[in-house]
Amino acid sequence: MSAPTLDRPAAPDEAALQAHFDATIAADKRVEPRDWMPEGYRKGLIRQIAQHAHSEIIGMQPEGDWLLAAPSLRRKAILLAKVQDEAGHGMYLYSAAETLGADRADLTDKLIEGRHKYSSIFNYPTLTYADVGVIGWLVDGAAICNQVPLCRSSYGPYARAMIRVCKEESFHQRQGYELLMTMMRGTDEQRAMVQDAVDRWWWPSLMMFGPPDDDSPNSAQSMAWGIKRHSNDELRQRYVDMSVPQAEALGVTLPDPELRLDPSTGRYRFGQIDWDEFKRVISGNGPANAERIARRRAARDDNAWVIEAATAYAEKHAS
Ligand code: FAQ
Repeated sequence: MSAPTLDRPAAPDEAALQAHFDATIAADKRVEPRDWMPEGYRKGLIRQIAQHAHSEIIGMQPEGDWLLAAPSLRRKAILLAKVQDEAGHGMYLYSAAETLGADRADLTDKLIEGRHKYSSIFNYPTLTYADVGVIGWLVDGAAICNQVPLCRSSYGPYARAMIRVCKEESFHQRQGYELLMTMMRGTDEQRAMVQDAVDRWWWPSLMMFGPPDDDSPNSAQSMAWGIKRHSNDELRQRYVDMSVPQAEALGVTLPDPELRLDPSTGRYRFGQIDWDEFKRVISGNGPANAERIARRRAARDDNAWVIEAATAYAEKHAS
């Protein structure tokens, strides 16, 4: 501790602050924005939360492409609500990143300039309306599996944002599954569309959980700090175990000849993920990366006047 002065108590030194932070993590309490935190913790959180926020915002595009072509007013209303929810998730997450000192406009610039990642899954095109159902079932299903444990993340604003996000993701998954159930009760052509969409989205959905544990540079520290609660492979396995019975109930096959129940563990074994494809996609060379970023760039540039107008209005009222 530094020496106290007459009028001010001593500021705790870094070792005492670190000890307090370590004790907070060890006791499984939440770290709040006003608390001291190690620089690595702050940077690691901004990295993950920003990537997560970008994913929600870019993730509006694949389904947004079907808003005008939704087959009925009911389907359009459901899809519109879902896509708007994803925008809301992005906003909560950018706000959580701002509590760590990040600047939202700067985070958006980093996304557009390719300096920040976003989820690999949103770099695949939505070719038919069945893709909307499969995104709800598989992509939102994977998101729930990954994000429910984040409701207990050690950083308070992130954990609290995740509670609401997960509630909304549950609705998203159900609407997707219900859409697919309806199509499976329809014509042969509709059933074929669903199967084709499952064939295209299954493997990319497994990649959402990130690289294998022995190739995941951030996991060890992130788990030690309680940011992540489970490893990438653990959550991926949980997702496979959850999805196989759902696929059976739906009447579709998952495109993996090696998928089978291991009676000794009660868990499903699955085939090798194409990690070269994953690396290509996260380095910007997936089927739709260029299109996704171009659209995000256009949205930022075309709508800049709204931010300028709102800022000018706020300044006028403040003065
Ligand atoms: N795609 O060391 P790790 C949604 C990067 S939201 C792209 O294992 P970490 C809702 C990773 O950032 C979906 N990049 O990293 C929705 C790192 O790069 P860096 C998003 C990936 O952080 C539904 C490098 O690889 N969800 O779907 C991916 O410990 C429908 C090494 O990886 C979240 O963001 C990937 N799949 O674990 C919206 C959840 N995986 O930064 C619309 C929160 C890894 O070192 C429609 N995030 N990378 O250069 C997390 O749980 C974690 O960040 C992981 C990655 C598990 C994604």
